[in-house]
Amino acid sequence: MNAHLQPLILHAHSSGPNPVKIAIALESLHIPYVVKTWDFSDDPNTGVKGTTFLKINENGRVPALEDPNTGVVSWESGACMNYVRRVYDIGNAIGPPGGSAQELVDFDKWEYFLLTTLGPMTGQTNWFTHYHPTKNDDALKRYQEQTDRCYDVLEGQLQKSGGTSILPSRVTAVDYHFEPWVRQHTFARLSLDNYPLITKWLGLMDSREEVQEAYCKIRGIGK
Ligand SMILES: N[C@@H](CCC(=O)N[C@@H](CS)C(=O)NCC(=O)O)C(=O)O
Repeated sequence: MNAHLQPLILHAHSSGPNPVKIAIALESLHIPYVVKTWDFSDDPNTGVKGTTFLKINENGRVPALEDPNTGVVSWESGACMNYVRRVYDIGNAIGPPGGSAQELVDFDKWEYFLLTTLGPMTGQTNWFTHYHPTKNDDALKRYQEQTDRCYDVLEGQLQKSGGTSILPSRVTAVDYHFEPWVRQHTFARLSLDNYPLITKWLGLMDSREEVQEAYCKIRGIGK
């Protein structure tokens, strides 16, 4: 099927973590795609807050995913991931590993935990570490502690697989959601020293071909 597909268009930023998740999923499923890179300005032609991009995503953020094969446009990494899974993961290679009610909920809860909690807390840590115009130690401490708390929760979950995947039986789209955010621990100036299983998991994820290919494409590096 994939040979007859027109490439999907993944709207991305060269370093933001959310678009990479979708690139990893597309790589994993061997779905052809091209990356269109935007900056974070309001330039009408190049920025996510500019008129051209706002017609694709009125929220002015990446990722957005255009599928010329279906005419569907999605944005928000959770919605993009679910679209890719529904339409292209026919064999359930990256979805919930089992079909029981509990296994379906387990997939959702870890995906939502990243989207609503670990990702945003890391993002706020980054903001108060690097970008906030005035020093705000209270806010920074709050978000650092909350991100560490998320690491505690993730470390506990990884005990179930010995650090090989977030859901116990195999790597799924849940791992793809987490990888770019956990990778950001260095930029967020957070240590993984107390998290041996997260460290192991991140190393395994980063050695996977779909992860390496995705980063090369998002960063515009040919292989
Ligand atoms: N909750 C959204 C967030 C998307 C998002 O925040 N993307 C960042 C890049 S990783 C962005 O576009 N930032 C632009 C800005 O802050 O103006 C998702 O999961 O896709």
